Amino acid sequence: MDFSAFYNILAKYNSYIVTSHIVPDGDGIGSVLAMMLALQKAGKNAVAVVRDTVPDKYIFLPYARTIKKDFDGKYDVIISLDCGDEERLGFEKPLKDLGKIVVNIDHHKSNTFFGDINIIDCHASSVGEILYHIIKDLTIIDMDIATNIYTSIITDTGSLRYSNTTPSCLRILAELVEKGVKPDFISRQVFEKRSIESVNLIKMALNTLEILSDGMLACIFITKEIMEKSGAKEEDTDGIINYAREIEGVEVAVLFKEKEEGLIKVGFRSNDWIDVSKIAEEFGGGGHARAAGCTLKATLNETRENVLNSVKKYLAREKS
Ligand SMILES: [Mn+2]
Repeated sequence: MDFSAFYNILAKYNSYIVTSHIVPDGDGIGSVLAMMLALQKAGKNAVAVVRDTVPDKYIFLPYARTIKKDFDGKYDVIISLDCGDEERLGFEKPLKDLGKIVVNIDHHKSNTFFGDINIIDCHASSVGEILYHIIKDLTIIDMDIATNIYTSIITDTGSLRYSNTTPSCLRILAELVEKGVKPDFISRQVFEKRSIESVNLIKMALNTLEILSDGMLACIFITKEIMEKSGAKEEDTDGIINYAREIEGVEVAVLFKEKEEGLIKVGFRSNDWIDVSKIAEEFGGGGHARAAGCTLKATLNETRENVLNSVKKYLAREKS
């Protein structure tokens, strides 16, 4: 990829806001921190801003505690990472009002190209992978940057288990481990720490499991009531959809999450032959072929009905 437009920006401007989507994940947080640290090493004034709470499991990341929820004043450049559309960044004002130039670096196929400069690589496993290439020509990748990029890549590839695990991302990880990153330490922080509340959430969520379409479709429902009774945090719902996806014979897994009455978040995963980003797009969402999502303003029952009918149609059509 050609990053010259981005390097030209760096030569010209001094102050940067680095941001990512709300409901942050490992790629969002890891890439925001890697970019902020690289800019600071290059002598820039760079601030990380994420308009949401940083999940506990990412607090170990170098400089995670410096991430701000908001900022004052106007900065030269706003860099958006891992975010398909401007709205998902969660700012009240349009990005144009927050900075002079908007740089949009992402790997979602559904990206709306909302930046003045858009670096979109749908083949990259994660934004961390794209940033590795950008940063290595900008400064020396130290342990702090390496740890953040490593975390971006292993979280977005589900610990190197998903189809976006490519030779190029494995090579990058090898280089990062050579720099001193400890894979076992990061895996423990990110994948192997659970609160009792999060285990209770899994227990209750699994009770709602339904199998449809001759075993090809599995869905799980997390109602507001389940969230309240379990005492779990929003971030604890992460990964629960995989219990549905991993069932033998299942092609599409759907997770319905009731954010509030009349507002349902729907997550989709597929294993092999259904492009779930197309289904999510039908409902105004987007994502990747194997992982996508959308948010609907309707009751849980209405959403269930509409979404599952659509998934069933895809399954019936693509199978024949
Ligand atoms: Mn990502």
